Amino acid sequence: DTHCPGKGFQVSRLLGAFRACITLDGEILLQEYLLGWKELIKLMDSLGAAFGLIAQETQAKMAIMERHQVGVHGSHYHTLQAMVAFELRRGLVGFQQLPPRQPPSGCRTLLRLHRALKWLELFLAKLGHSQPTGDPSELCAEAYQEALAPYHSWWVRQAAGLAFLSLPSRQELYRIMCAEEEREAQTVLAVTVSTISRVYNVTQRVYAAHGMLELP
Ligand code: 1Q0
Repeated sequence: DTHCPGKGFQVSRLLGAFRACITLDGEILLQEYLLGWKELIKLMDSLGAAFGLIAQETQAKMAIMERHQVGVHGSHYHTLQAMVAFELRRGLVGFQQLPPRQPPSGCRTLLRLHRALKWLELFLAKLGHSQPTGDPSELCAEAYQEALAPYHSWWVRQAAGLAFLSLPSRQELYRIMCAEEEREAQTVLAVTVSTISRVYNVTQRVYAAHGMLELP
């Protein structure tokens, strides 16, 4: 398919990674989780220069996670649950601000991606349920207000607002998702939303169970 070249974003790879990241026991495999995010970075890259900063910020968070994974304690970073147990046991979570020399914990870093995943879930859900005339920029901003803005500084909120204005049209977004027409796009969006929300909900339960939803 000439519209969907292999090296760019592919929704099938996104779905594959986020599906594979939940084990039968309800554990979250970090490798697959981050693979899903790698695909999202490709998506951001296809959205134009204004999303470059957001992609960079995401890269930075991924790099921290990857450093934990290849570090001496890497064996504790196979699953979310193992990471949480390890960092709790060692007092590494950082319930208060950690001393600056210490690398950011896996728990607080993944929490940033986790919150952003909620924003994406909301945005795609809104896009799927809106009229074909609904403006993606507006839906995107709404989702941001609900899910992510409360955690961001004033400056980041302004920058995000500007980035949203440059969001491509609905047709262009559909093309990126390789959907030819409105109905097909609705289906892809619905499947994506349900896949993302399953991952989000499992992760959310783990963070909530340990009182870790507000890590600084
Ligand atoms: C679009 C999401 C809004 C992100 C807003 C950032 C805009 C400005 C960029 C400036 C980046 C500077 C740092 C930003 C935020 C951090 O303060 C924050 C918290 O970290 P910390 O260490 O300071 O406590 N970081 C985050 O919240 C991470 C944010 C990651 C955003 C990931 C966005 C996911 C995007 C997915 C793909 C978009 C697809 C849309 C279209 C799909 C249609 C088919």
